[in-house]
Amino acid sequence: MDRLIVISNREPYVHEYNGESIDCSVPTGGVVAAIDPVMQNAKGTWIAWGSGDADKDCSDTKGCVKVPPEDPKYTLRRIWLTQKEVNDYYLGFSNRVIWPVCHLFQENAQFRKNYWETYKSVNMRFAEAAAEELEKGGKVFIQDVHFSLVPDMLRNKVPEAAIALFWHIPFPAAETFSCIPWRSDILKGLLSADMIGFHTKAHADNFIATVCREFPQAKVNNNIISYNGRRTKIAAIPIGIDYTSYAKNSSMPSIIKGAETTRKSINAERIILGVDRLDYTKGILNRFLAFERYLESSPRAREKVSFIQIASPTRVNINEYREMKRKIEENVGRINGRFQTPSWTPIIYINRKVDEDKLLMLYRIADVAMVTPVIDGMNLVAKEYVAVNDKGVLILSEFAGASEGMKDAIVVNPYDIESMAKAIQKALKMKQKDKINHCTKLRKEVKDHDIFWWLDEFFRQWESDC
Ligand code: GDG
Repeated sequence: MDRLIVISNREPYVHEYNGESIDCSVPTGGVVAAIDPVMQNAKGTWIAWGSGDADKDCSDTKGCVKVPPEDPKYTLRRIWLTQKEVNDYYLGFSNRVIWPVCHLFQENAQFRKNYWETYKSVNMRFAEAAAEELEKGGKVFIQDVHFSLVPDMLRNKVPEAAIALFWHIPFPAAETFSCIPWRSDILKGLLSADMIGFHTKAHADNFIATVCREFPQAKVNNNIISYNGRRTKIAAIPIGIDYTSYAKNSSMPSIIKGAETTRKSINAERIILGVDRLDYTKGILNRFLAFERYLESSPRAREKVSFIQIASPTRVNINEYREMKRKIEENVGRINGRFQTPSWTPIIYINRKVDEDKLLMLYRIADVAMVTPVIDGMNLVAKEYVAVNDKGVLILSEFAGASEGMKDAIVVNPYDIESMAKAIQKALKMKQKDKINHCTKLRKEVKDHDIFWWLDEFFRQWESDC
């Protein structure tokens, strides 16, 4: 593979002060989880926002540091952003404009001009860094919605550059996306890429329809958009996980032992697990309401089934997130207050990031995983769970991109509380041989379409004639 230049907002390794010493951690989130194994196998540079308070002290004058720290494989080039830039470009434009609109939460969007102006200037900073990196050759693979303008900005600096972008979240219908006042610039920015990838065909089709609505002169042939003298390939390539690593790491004796100890410490016969960033798209409240309904309708499950929810903090400075957190926690308190006994907690709610080992242990001990976002580009948790657990049952939202491939899951409508409650019952009652069949099929799907398949397929389509 050519030298790879990846651009993403979140950096894969963050250096932070811990008293006098410096800790290096991997941040939570799907994009980093997916791309880091790819970069570890490719030579190159990953350009990202340097967000840790010790990042500067661990980087050279260009913001570069070799990572992973314990076994350096590639260069991380950090871009320094001011607090105002973080507020307006990241928390503002990316998370309060593009994120809510693409997830059909337009009512949460704040169309502020200062967000847009800063988004443009930050995109330019990343395009400049990528242009410098291109002097050493390579291809530029841009991650996600934070950088929709970079393809065009970079193309203006390096006209022959190989540039592609993967859009990690859903792409909504044309009428929905078009509520963004700056939609035309965003679409033009994206169309300077050679290729744009989405998780599903539905997202890719929505993108094409949005371009055609905005630019009636654009021509579309076989998923190639011709516009303004350029051709851009639009592809649906569902992202995967590093299946082999998950399967191997979760079988280490320390994880097996830790899982047994954790299992014994929970006073319940059966465990249901949810793992999410605490985001309004992830359907956490509806999931709890379904669990409440299940406990109502199945009195014998009380004191026997516990729900463990990891709700890792995210975007905590945004009002909509604070409000959602308040509502969820109010309901956890209410549901626990209603059913809890001195020896049993119905919902074990953990509002902290758990470390990787603990996460593997939880995946191992969960009889059922509920991955029920109200909408999600893909959802990696569904894939991680089946890679780790070979006898668990997966309940999966029909509105997660993952449901396209993982058809053998118990697929639910996350708005239908009653049927989700029934799905919990069905999952907990599933016979051993059906569980094995369920897991075998799901594991094969996740293994066959892992992160390396995704990258190979992305590059194959990028390199094949446009
Ligand atoms: C976007 C799209 C798409 C979560 N809590 C903890 C923790 N995690 C890890 C999970 C998983 C990742 O974070 C979350 O992955 P998702 O796929 O759910 O999602 P997003 O962050 O929303 O990412 C999504 C993804 O991009 C990739 O394209 O699938 O649709 O929205 O890896 O394990 N990890 C640890 N502790 C936690 O508490 N260690």
